[in-house]
Amino acid sequence: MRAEPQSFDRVLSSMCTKPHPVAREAAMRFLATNPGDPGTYPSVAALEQEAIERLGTLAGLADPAGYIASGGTEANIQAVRIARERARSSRPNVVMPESGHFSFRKAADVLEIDLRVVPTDADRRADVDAVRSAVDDETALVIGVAGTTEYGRVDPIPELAEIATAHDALCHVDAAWGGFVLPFTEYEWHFDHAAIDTMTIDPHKMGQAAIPAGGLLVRDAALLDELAVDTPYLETTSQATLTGTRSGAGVASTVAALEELWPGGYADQYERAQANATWFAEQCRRLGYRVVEPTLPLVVTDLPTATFEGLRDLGWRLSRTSAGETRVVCMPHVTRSMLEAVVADIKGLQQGRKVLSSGI
Ligand code: 0PR
Repeated sequence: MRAEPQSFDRVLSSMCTKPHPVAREAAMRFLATNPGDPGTYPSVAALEQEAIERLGTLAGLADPAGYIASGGTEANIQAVRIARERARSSRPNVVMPESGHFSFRKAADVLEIDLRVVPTDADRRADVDAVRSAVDDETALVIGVAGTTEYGRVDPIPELAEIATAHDALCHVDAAWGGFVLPFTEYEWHFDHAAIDTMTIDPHKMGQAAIPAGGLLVRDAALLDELAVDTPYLETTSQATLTGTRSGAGVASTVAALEELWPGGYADQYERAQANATWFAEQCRRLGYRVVEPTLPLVVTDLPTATFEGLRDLGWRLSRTSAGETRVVCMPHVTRSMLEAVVADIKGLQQGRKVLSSGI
């Protein structure tokens, strides 16, 4: 096979990144292990426990339970599934801000629950009053996002958790992307800040682990029991994951990355990424574009469609929000010199357009 994977040199749209060298090495070493069968592969099973312990430390949970999932989608589906199993209603609903990731739509579809999507406020965070009006006695779960996919916003998690508690519902925080940067901010987002029950926190995003490594954390191991099915012919008697056979690469690379980078390496990564986002936002403003303030390392700006397409043609991997704005995710592989090159290309495209229009 002669194909090569793409390089990260022009990737500005991904929420994944180059795995850290120690994570890459660990992933390769554990490639042929299957944590789905802990009776046969005990060493990777022990590593998975260590991964959960370490993720618990990031997320303010002293005695964590959970597992390394295939990604944020699986972790979110499982969180909804736990809530559905816990629900007393036979027609449970889940309340989520419109900024919630589309994986919850998959969850609603697969699990046949009613997903109530409520508006966000002027700063694109969950509107607490709208959530309060949407919950009722049949609400099984209130979802908050700590680091939204499109704008990097952090919902008011303590308020959302209070609403959930008042209605006897569970509270899930989706920190799939934000979980590895939020410990270095002032936000209240984790188990020690609010009465939350479950969390998605993905090592294969800001954690610099290899794909596939999503994280599902639960406050109490009993919540995981809601997911357990009997596994009669395996040495272990039950399984809580959605997938059966799964890669040990994600598990091993999670432990390796956390061992190497928590906390100092991740703190440096956050500082660099946030400084890059602030710098890029300022450059876009100076070029005359509207910018959504990057409260986490993710910049949204309203480049004209022609400029966006011009950048794509130049090889930049960029994506758009559902409102059509350009979105740049300042992942660890996104360096200042990459951003300088994009700014130069944006200027070039602006001038090109001027030349074009003066020629008419
Ligand atoms: N929750 C949040 C807040 C997310 O941003 C994402 C993914 C998920 C859950 C789902 O995670 P998995 O994709 O691991 O299942 N957000 C990005 C998205 O769907 C993921 C992404 C990753 C996009 C790499 C592009 C890319 O190159 O847009």
